[in-house]
Amino acid sequence: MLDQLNQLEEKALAALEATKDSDALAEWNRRYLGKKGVLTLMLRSVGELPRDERPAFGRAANGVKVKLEAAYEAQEQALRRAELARELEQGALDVTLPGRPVGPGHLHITTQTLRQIYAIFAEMGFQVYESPEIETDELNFGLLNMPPHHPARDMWDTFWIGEEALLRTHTSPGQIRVMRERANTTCSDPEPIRVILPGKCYRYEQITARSEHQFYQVEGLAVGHGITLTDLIGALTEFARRLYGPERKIRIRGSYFPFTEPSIEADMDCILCGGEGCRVCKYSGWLEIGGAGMVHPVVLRNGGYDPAEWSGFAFGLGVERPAMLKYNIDDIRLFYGNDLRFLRQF
Ligand code: FA5
Repeated sequence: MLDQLNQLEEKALAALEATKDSDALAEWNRRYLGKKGVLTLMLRSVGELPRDERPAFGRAANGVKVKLEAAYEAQEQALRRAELARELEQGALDVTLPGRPVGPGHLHITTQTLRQIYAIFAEMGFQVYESPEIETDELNFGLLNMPPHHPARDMWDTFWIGEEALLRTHTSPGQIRVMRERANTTCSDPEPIRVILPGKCYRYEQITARSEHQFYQVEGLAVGHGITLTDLIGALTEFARRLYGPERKIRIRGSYFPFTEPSIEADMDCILCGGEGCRVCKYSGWLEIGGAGMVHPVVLRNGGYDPAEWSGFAFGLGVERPAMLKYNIDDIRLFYGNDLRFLRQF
């Protein structure tokens, strides 16, 4: 059997050297390495050998396979080079032809959605405030009313950079940054706040059709005198109606976030079935918009605002998930897969 293998190797290499064009090369590949090729059949017949001869034969046959594959690639390149040289000699290859044109491109679907969200909130008086993607443990958790070992930290699995710094799991730490900035102005009193905080967030979690390990959020924060839950519900209702159509209805459910009290989850009636129940809303009639609530007194105080005088609301919206709903996209992984066939559709 080993002799047969050696003969096969010699014969195959000689035949390979004799190939003169890509057709002959493909034929060689089919004959020796293809599914029904000589070597493949020989490898399959290993079971017919006496048990003690099988390992040595298997090793040798795999060695021949590796050699033949490498020789095939080398020959393929040599033939391609020869073909190019021939074309150059005959002047058939015009090296002065211009390359493929690069089109002007357009905004990514996430950027388009972000801009729609900015425009909606701008009309309600919200400024855009940017805060960093790399945060401290204190800002991402501690000052948001989640001291070390607080069980609510488990809701946000984190990418750590050393002991103290991390990739933010949500845009909420920006609440503290903007409050501290506006509380410490040259005027003696803190300023009222109405901002949205857009940006990328990171979570160490399983990637699925609905969850990425990096995604965008838009945080909203309003702090003032006499701000109530009704203002929050009004802002979210307005947002849903502007993005998805004036007939949208909003549903509020009680929820829990350590940095808001009370905390709510806002849903809107399903844009596809109008609340009848379908695959997109999992037959519930409702779709999640995001988490929200009244800013917790501890968070207001951490931001430099006295909760006896000030109140505020905050919300956190996804960006890709609303875009998925709006454009009927069924897999979040498409957003950052860099496939132009997908991106050109928007
Ligand atoms: C939060 O992140 C809170 N910080 C929101 C908040 C802000 C509550 C202010 C109260 C006050 P949550 O983990 O539910 O909450 O995320 C908010 C939104 O981010 C989700 O509704 C969803 O649209 C989006 N999101 C969360 N995780 C992912 C993910 N892995 N992939 C894509 N989108 C995600």
